Amino acid sequence: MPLPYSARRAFGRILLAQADITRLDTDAIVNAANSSLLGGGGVDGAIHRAGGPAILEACRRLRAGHYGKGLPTGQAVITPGGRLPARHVIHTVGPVWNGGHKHEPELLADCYRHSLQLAAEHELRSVAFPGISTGIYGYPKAQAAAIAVHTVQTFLAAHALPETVVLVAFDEDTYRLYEQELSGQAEK
Ligand code: AR6
Repeated sequence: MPLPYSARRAFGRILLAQADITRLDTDAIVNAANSSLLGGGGVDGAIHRAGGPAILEACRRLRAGHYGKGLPTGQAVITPGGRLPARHVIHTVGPVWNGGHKHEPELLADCYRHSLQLAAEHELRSVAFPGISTGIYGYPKAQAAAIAVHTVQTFLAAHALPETVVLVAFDEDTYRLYEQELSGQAEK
């Protein structure tokens, strides 16, 4: 089987990878879901397709229980990974980009922080994130990369778990944006 990464580079406990997140065998991958938790397009559709029905069944149980009204933006929940190489999926709902004055930066940071908190509570050693909100939800990719890197770095500085966080770029341009942020060379 070919390596699941087309590019990768380590920055301490953060690993930058250009990859299809559904192929990574981290303890958890994060899904850029919507508040229904019942699937959608983008990375959400890819995760449900690759992971099979066990993920949707677990999401339905969450909707029947604590999350009857759906998962609020910025929050996170965890389900099994079904047939994915990853053992778990952490589902989080990113903000829809609305110009930047509707608390989008705080809500995006919440997604990363709450996902990392769940991972730590479940004693997960490795978690992979896609660029939450940067597809269908329209968040500008450079601003989103800065928030992702800063929020993950801050969390890791204060917590032993997860040991490793993979920031997954789907395309080369996004890989370069993350690389600049992680090298501290990004233009502000
Ligand atoms: N692996 C890694 N990254 C991916 C993959 C993949 N297989 N597929 C897409 N991306 P999006 P959002 C990247 O649109 O903006 C869904 O319908 C993609 O290039 O998946 O948070 C949900 O149900 C982009 O950078 O999520 C919601 O309704 C990033 O993943 C809505 O879309 C996120 O793009 C959420 O929109």
